[in-house]
Amino acid sequence: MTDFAATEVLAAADVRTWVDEVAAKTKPASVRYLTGSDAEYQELVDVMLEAGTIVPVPKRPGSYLARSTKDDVARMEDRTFICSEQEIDAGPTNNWRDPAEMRETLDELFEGAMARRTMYVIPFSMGVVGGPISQLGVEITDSPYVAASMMYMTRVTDEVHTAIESGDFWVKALHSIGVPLAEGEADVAWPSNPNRYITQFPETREIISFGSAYGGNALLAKKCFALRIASAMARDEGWMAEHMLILRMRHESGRTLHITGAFPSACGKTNLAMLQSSMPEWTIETIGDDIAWLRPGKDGRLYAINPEYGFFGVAPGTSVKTNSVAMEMMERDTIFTNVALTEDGDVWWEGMTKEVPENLTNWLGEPHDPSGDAPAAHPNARFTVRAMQCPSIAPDYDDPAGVPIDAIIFGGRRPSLVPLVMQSRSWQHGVFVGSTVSSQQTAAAEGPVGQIRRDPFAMLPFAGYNMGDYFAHWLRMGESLGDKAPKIFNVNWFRRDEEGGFPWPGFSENARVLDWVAKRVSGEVTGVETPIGILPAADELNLDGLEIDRDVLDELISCDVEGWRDEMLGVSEFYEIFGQRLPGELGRELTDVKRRLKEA
Ligand code: GTP
Ligand code: SPV
Ligand code: MN
Repeated sequence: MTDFAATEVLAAADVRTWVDEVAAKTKPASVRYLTGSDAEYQELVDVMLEAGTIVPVPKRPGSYLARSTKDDVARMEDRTFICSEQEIDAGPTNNWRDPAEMRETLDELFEGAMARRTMYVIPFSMGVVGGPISQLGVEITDSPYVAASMMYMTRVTDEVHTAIESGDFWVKALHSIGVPLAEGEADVAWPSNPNRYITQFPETREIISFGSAYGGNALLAKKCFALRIASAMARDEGWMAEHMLILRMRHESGRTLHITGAFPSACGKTNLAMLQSSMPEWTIETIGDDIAWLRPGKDGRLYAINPEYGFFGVAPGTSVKTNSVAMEMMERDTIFTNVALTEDGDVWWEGMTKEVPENLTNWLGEPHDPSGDAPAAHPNARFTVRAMQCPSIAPDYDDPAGVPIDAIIFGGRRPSLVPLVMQSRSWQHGVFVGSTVSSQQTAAAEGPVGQIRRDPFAMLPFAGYNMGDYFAHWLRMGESLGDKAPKIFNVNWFRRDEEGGFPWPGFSENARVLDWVAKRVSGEVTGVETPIGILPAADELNLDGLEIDRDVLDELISCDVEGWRDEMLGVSEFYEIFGQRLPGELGRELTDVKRRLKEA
């Protein structure tokens, strides 16, 4: 029988009813309501240590390593479904399932799914409880790894129940790993079910996820709620839910700017958000590294909050050289997933140090073979850590009002063609640029790594409704913001040279690009008009102290007219999939770019 004795929480009546329904169906051994206390976190840790789900990382106090199964390491886009009433409302870029049929399938799968497990009930707030841009949710899960991660990534507090009781809207997020235990059956370290479904019901604002315990598939507050469900809410209510970092640039003169950046998964948001500027006059403060919720404020400007409470960041490539802020942040109280372990009890991943330490244990828990091709850490190995541990976190990062945005930057991994930085000619042209973002696929999702695909607004896997309507929503937002709208830019840190190296050093040197963005926002520099947008004149980029060939730089900030003509053919083809739902404005922007390229 279900045991409610473990809890003293007075859950909101609506939540209790839902929990009872789910418990009756999934038949857990017990139900545990979480309130967000340290003692609860410790309890989850103890459960996971006992089960072998995590092992301690002795060199880092309060830190643990979780090793997943081989097949549960990333988001699964082909198992992710938008279950809108009408297929057209999911649009051409999402997998659609009829909501009634999907519920039937899930109903069967959830029958007895939590047998002999603990069902955790996690009330959470995205943004501070009661903030004007914040939202509430409750996740039910039978995974202690998910529960513990949610305690780092969101604000878990029983204040959520009080707010729900007083009538505040909340999102139901149901998750199971889908591995019920038979009597006497031993558990495994990372239970998961290969029959996976990550489903969103945008009309009823619900999430149901089955089978996977990996981040984006299972921490339902993150991509499922804060992007897929929230984007549908935002469309209906006149705000925006975006796959964006948020940062503040502080100049030694006292001037500050706020910038958001939308880059596809594993394309540099965390790194830019924690940038350690190579230009001494600029300091960067981190506000968010993955998700931004934006709303017009009373003054007509666009304000952004980071709805999250922690970071679920990519480990490989993170080092003292590339991101010392993140390295310091992870010195304690961090959950590592699928990284390697050193002989002396520390974590390691590719790119952390030049030398590969000897006698590593790889992410699968086996001795690492340094002569082989297989990496020691999984390419999508991640760290989970509270935002407040970040040395560069803005002191007011959880100001419920958010920060006024001056500029929006799009970007992706493009080994050629796309320049280092470019400004759009207008908001509408900026929406065109955002809609045409494309990038090499990364290990953040299952699928071929390295292949270039269109990832509009870095939201391809995350828009909870028809992407054509999403473009239209962006255009509408720009109209209502008018001349107070942020300026829109596009960047590319990932150009490659003939040897396969990065001609642009990236990381802290990206401050030079942000500096140009700041100067365009203030009007200090004019840039150069080209058919694709405004590019920096070479002397407008501050390159003091940077060793870069003038020829190399010129190539990074030039418009390759031939190449862009081909690129626009690709855009025409891409736009066709949207049919009637493609806003006319974007068709006109495309025609204009093509005309300018023709005349160039
Ligand atoms: P998600 O959490 O998946 O949404 O990713 P993200 O956009 O936050 O990506 P992140 O900042 O974690 O970067 C992913 C990878 O890109 C890491 O391996 C980084 O080291 C690498 N990277 C980030 N910035 C740069 C850069 O400026 N230049 C180069 N060459 N690599 C970079
Ligand atoms: C991404 O894939 O964009 C991530 C990691 O930020 S996940 O939370 O798994 O979506
Ligand atoms: Mn992301």
